[in-house]
Amino acid sequence: TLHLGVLKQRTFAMLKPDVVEKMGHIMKVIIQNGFKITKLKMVQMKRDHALEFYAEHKGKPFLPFLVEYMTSGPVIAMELLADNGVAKWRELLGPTDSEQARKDAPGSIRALFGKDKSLNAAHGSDSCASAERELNIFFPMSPIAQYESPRSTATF
Ligand code: RTP
Ligand code: MG
Repeated sequence: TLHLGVLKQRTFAMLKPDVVEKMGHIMKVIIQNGFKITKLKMVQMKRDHALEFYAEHKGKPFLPFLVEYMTSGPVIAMELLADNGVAKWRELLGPTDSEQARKDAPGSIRALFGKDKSLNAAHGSDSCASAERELNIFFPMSPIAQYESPRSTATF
C-alpha cells in the first residue's frame, strides 16, 4: 500500500546553559513526545559563534544579553527527527516567554524548565531552512560526521 504519511523532518534543538544540569529530565520529555535524538553534543559557544548563530537578531536590544547568556556555560546541541519535526518541536517548546508558556502551554518545555522571556530553557529552529542552517553550524560535515547515522535507538 502507498503510505501518504507526514514527512519525517529533522530540526535543530539546543538546551541553553542554565538547564544543562536538567538534561536528563528534558531529554526524557523529548523522547516521550516521539522525537528521535539523531545527533547530540555538548559545546561551549564563544561570542563569535553566538553572534553568527543569532545573526537574524542583529541590532535587537536583547542580543547583548542573549549572547552573554548563551556563552555563560556549555549548551547541548541536538538534531531531532520526527513527523513534521520543525513545527512539532516548536509546539513542544511552547511560547518564547516561559511565564506566558506556563499560562498558555503548561506542559511545554519552556513552561516546565524556563524562567522568563530571556531564560527560556531551549531553542528550536523556526523553519526547515533555519534548521538546515543551524544544523550545519553545530554539526558541520567532517570525516566522522559522514559515518552513517544510527537507524534507531537500540531497544533491548
Ligand atoms: P529560539 O530562537 O530560542 O528558539 O526562540 P524564539 O524563536 O521563540 O525566539 P526569538 O525571537 O528567535 O528570540 C531568540 C531568543 O532571544 C531571547 N529573547 N529575549 N528579552 C526579550 O525580549 C527577548 N526576546 C527574545 C530568548 O532567549 C529567545 O529564545
Ligand atoms: Mg528564534
